[in-house]
Amino acid sequence: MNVKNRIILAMDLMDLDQAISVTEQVSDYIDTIKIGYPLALSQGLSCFSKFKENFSFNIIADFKVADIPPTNEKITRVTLDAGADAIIVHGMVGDDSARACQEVAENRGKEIILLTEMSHPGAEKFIKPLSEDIARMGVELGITNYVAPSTRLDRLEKIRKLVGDDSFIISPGVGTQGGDPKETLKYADAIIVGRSIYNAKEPENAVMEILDGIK
Ligand code: NUP
Repeated sequence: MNVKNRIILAMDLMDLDQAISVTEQVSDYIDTIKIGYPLALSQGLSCFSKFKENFSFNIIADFKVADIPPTNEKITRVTLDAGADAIIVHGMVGDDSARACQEVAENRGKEIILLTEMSHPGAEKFIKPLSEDIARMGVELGITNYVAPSTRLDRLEKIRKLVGDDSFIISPGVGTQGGDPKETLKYADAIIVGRSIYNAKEPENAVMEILDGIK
């Protein structure tokens, strides 16, 4: 995966025109956007093709797929066929479920991104104790893209060690959730930033500030 300026825009605005307008304001600096349930459920999966029509961006579908293998297969198929280039898949549901998504993506020359540990405080209770095993499982499956938290740098560093330097880690939790862009990029390949950009009065300035900070 190649991410311009190592910043992925998490576009969780729920109105498509507003989402496109904010994206336009930062499109000189960003070429990868993450679209999750807030926008996709409000506007439908056609929001992927609408973004593709307006921007030559990579689209990551943040659907945190977490079901039995046959259902994971269907979710991944419909998402990638609607225009997403990659899909985020939960690791905690096990290797058969992740593998189902991986096969669909491989058949289409697209990618899955395995979610190891989440960034919010509640993840400490159930997901954090499992995340190293999830990362090991991903390596065994040959998965090369991972999500790991910027809000717990010790955990991000640990997951980097487990998945190796050749894997690609994207890291949410920067900005509003408290993660620091520069520190995060010591271990992650790209940061995921949502509210600090799309809620800023001047989204372009918000991106430029992050860029200054990570120089
Ligand atoms: O562990 C995760 N934490 C997280 O915040 C996994 C995620 N996919 N996300 C997503 O990243 C979250 O759903 C949102 O789309 C984005 C972070 O947004 P913000 O906190 O920068 O606004």
